[in-house]
Amino acid sequence: MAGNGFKFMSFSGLARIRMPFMVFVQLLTLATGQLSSVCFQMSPSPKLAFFVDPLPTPPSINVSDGRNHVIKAFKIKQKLHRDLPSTELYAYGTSESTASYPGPTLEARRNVPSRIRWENHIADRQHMFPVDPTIAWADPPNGGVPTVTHLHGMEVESVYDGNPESWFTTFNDTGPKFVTQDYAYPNSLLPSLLWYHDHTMGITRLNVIAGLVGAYVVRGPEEPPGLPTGQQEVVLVIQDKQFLANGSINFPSVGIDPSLHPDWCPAYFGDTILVNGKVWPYLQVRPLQYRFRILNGASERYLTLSMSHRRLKFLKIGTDGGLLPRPVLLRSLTISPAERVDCVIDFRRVRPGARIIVSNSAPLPFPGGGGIQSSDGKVPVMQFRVLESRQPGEEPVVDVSTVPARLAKRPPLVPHNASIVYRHFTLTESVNPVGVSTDLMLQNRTWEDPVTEVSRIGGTEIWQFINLTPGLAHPIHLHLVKFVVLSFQSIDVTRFERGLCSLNESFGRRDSCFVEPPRLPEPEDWGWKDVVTAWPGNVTRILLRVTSQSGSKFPFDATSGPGYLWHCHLLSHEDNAMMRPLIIQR
Ligand SMILES: *[C@@H]1O[C@H](CO)[C@@H](O)[C@H](O)[C@H]1NC(C)=O
Ligand SMILES: *[C@@H]1O[C@H](CO)[C@@H](O)[C@H](O)[C@H]1NC(C)=O
Ligand SMILES: *[C@@H]1O[C@H](CO)[C@@H](O)[C@H](O)[C@H]1NC(C)=O
Ligand SMILES: *[C@@H]1O[C@H](CO)[C@@H](O)[C@H](O)[C@H]1NC(C)=O
Ligand SMILES: *[C@@H]1O[C@H](CO)[C@@H](O)[C@H](O)[C@H]1NC(C)=O
Ligand SMILES: *[C@@H]1O[C@H](CO)[C@@H](O)[C@H](O)[C@H]1NC(C)=O
Ligand SMILES: *[C@@H]1O[C@H](CO)[C@@H](O)[C@H](O)[C@H]1NC(C)=O
Ligand SMILES: [Cu+2]
Repeated sequence: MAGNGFKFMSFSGLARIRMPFMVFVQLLTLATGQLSSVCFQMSPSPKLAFFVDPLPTPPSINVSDGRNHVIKAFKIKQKLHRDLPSTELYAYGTSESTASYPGPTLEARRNVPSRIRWENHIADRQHMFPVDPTIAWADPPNGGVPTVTHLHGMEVESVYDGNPESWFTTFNDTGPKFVTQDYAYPNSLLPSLLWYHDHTMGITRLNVIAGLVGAYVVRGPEEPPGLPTGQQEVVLVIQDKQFLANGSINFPSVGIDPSLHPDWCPAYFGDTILVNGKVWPYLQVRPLQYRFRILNGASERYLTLSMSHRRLKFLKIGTDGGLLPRPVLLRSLTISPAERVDCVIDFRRVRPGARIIVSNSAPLPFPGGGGIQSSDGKVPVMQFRVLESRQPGEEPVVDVSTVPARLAKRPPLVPHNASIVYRHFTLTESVNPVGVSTDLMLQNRTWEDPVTEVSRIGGTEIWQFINLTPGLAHPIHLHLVKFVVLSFQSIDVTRFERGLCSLNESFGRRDSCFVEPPRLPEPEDWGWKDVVTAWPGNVTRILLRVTSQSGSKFPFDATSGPGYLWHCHLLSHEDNAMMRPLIIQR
């Protein structure tokens, strides 16, 4: 315990006195008026001890074995903590008895197609959480819980993309854009961690918080040999939830402004953190290098992860779209909702027997909120317990893994082509007379407004997100294409909103809205991305090609079917109404 004992003591103290939630709500309330709403005043979860359950490993399924697979959504009960009664969840699996939260980890091989039939066996006539009827949602005529699965990060024909209007229920209702439940994925991407989750119109937040998430790994020879694998490679799916005494998920039943939206809240922040479906689990590790493939699957919570041992750092090796050009050693990792981080931790650097706490220090809301849940600004996520290198009766373990200094090519995207299409989008919120956010929009449009993003196959585009919501970052996700982050640049929001300056004038000119030169992304963000944080008060620029990630043609017709979309990946924003169609044309 020595070395990290202090932090551990402060966490166990926290567990006993259970300080966090009300203090935390008061801090939030001071920070922003709207967080005093019922949305953020849920009763705290029952007392739960830290680090008493081992980290689960969801079942794994090889979907590149040439067979047709069926993944079904069920209502299940699952133990999420030793001291919590079983929780009702919606979850994916191949059968009702094996369905789990998170769902099975699907393993695919690059360029070997996988075929999955997605089925819905959730027989509830009503959703387990209140559905807000004032926001555009699936609303099946015969009731039930509509579902449609999006494989986040996959490049695929739009009929298989899980369009929000392609939902279906177990009672045979289907959405207006439903075509099929039998999806085929080409797996033409670089090796990377993807994830599948529900994407149903207007209730994505409800279905994802209820448990409809799972990991999807694409593997291939593009990854250098030697990276930690087998027992030394672990997928971590992180989400937050809050619970009632009977184990049910505590979800607010009154919206932020009930006169406008009876049940919609602009965020869901739970007071417990789950990793692979357990609250605050621990993982026993050998004194070896481990590769952690981390998904922030939370609805709204950003993560800034750090470890309680000074000698341990995260060696970041990959992002959403695969490996980075070079590994980058970091003390902390900030991960937006829906973002993935691939990293290696070297447990040979600590004494056998060490216990290491991974904690989160991201402010909430991110990045401008004052919401912290403990006196030292950190809340636990999980614990690593380092074992002796030799277990009784076993041969000593030798680490054969290596992390090469060069991992991958830098994405070959450079903005030199004169025919680049530029797009600008404001990110805004509607605020009611008492100052609470009641709707969020991209370029002042909703999902139903006419299509404005029509991209040509083979084209190169620069998208610029002008975030005008004070203190609030939005993780923007594009379906179909991967992109690179070009730059961030602060603007004078007040002058911009009054039309007193222009974004077409570069920094230094009298009429420019920019208050600084563009800032380039750090080397840890030099990889392929499918989610980017649009920082408040900034223009955030990304560069994309309307091609397969490899740069060649899509191995399917991207112009057919119901089309694609792009949206904020804060799920409460995406549901209302920060989501827009994206159509591809020849
Ligand atoms: C999946 O199955 C295919 C075909 O049988 C095989 O080549 C591949 O190695 C398997 N992948 C894994 C991860 O087991
Ligand atoms: C749904 O359709 C299938 C096939 O047509 C049918 O067998 C089943 O009974 C229907 N279910 C309901 C609830 O109507
Ligand atoms: C759990 O408790 C809540 C509040 O008391 C109640 O509404 C709900 O029906 C209970 N759920 C179950 C599964 O018992
Ligand atoms: C946004 O759109 C609404 C109506 O569609 C309009 O009244 C309003 O002025 C627009 N706001 C901005 C900033 O363009
Ligand atoms: C520029 O992009 C267009 C398509 O947007 C392409 O046809 C053209 O070949 C590109 N030119 C260069 C020099 O890359
Ligand atoms: C100027 O900037 C606005 C966004 O503020 C954009 O809509 C417009 O297309 C730009 N015009 C040019 C010529 O780049
Ligand atoms: C732009 O974003 C950065 C963080 O990336 C932040 O430090 C800065 O304050 C933001 N600019 C404005 C004007 O808010
Ligand atoms: Cu948003």
